[in-house]
Amino acid sequence: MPTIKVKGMSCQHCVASVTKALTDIEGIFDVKVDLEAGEATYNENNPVTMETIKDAISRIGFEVVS
Ligand SMILES: [Cu+2]
Repeated sequence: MPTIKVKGMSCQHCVASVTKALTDIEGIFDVKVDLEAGEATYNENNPVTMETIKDAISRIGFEVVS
């Protein structure tokens, strides 16, 4: 189950936005976002590149950090 660090989340609205952005990616499901930790975990049923993840997150104004 991949885990990514997401920079810039400050409230539950951010959590909801990030959750939706990830869930909307084809192949990704079971997204969980931890506001305190600034992390998101997800499952994928076909391989999704980190580039796709980063694009989806930056499009909504947050940043994936490694
Ligand atoms: Cu927020």
